[in-house]
Amino acid sequence: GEFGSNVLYSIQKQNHMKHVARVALLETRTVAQFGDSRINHQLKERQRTINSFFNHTSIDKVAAQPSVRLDPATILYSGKSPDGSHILRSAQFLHKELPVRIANRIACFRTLPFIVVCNPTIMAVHELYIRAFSMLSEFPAITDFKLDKQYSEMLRDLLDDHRDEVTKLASGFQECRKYIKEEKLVQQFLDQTLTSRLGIRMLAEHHLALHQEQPNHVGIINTAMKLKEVVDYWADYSRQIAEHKYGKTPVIKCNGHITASFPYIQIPIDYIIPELLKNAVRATIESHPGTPESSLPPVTVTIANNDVDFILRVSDRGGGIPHHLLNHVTQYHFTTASHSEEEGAGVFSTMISESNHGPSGPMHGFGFGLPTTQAYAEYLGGNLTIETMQGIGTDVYLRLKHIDGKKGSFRI
Ligand code: ADP
Ligand code: K
Ligand code: MG
Repeated sequence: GEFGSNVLYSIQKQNHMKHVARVALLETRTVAQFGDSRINHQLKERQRTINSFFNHTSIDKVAAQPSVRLDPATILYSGKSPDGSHILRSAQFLHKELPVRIANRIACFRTLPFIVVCNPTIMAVHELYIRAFSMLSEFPAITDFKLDKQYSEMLRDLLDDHRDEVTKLASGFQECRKYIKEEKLVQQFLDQTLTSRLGIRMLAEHHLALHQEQPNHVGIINTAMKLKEVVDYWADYSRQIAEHKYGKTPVIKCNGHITASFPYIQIPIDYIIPELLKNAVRATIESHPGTPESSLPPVTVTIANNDVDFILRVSDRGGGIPHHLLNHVTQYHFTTASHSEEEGAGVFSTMISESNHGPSGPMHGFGFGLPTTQAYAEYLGGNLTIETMQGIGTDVYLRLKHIDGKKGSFRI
């Protein structure tokens, strides 16, 4: 009867549900055991990150060890040993030093308010650091060239994995800085993270570069860097992206000590120079709407070189920085570019990558150019000052100490 078939239906349904549950259980097991190891890996990483936020004795222990900062002049004059033992020594130095520096970065993440740490993009960067820490600290002692080769390959991979980190930090903090009452906290965290990251990358790149024979180079140090050539390279680059964006671009002139040549590390100035030039070019174009290319006032770069430091002045006639904005332009995320203006695949997708001669991102839009440049300049024992004539134009002065200068240098 009707009752019987109802019971039957209900039993069938129960069995069906049991079956579904069993399949689901099986599927979970399969995923866990053999399945998508990447998802699995990500989950594990996340768990590790969260654990490390609360429980951090091993990382703290390493962070408490002293960090040794390298003097570029010592690198420059230390020379190579024909048996390659300088390469092994370099690997052994990094093997000890990098975990300490990474552990300090992780400790710094933990000073952030929890609501910031929980931002998925910030968490992804935090995870990258924890992963780097375990890879670097678990690597065996480097006693021969075979191990050095493996170590160097790992360094190369880590450098690549961390390439978009600044973009991620920029977008992560943009999402969550509204929760942070103290503005200074963001500025301090980013200054510290970005400059320390620069140092770590320079150390790693230096070790990798020691394996190659490049004329005029000791590792990452270019022993006869012609500053004007570096300026010209990035001037072409900045003009090209302006041409692409606005259909016109001012001339960039270079004067002063244009034949100056001295030892220096190009990695940081390959970031700084294009940022300053892009700002000057953009201001020139945007403050002269409707002006044909041939009538745009030029951007002028003046080089001054002496036995203590070298100075770069970027002068533009781009209308200057209004009084009420002057205190804001060196803050992270402050920009007068409207994001909707940015074309292409997302605002943060094309930003800064500090590969040696890599593209330095779009014209503007992240508000990271000046603050990062200022933080780098100070890390390098120099400074960045802005002199603006509101209504006319701006002069930006970049002063950097020589690495073999009379008054000492910075340490990496
Ligand atoms: P972004 O270029 O992404 O906006 P920056 O930190 O490089 O970020 O610059 C911040 C802001 O400072 C710019 O949006 C612009 O308003 C102002 N600025 C920077 N350089 C100049 C300059 N040379 N002339 C006029 N304004 C400038
Ligand atoms: K800014
Ligand atoms: Mg800029």
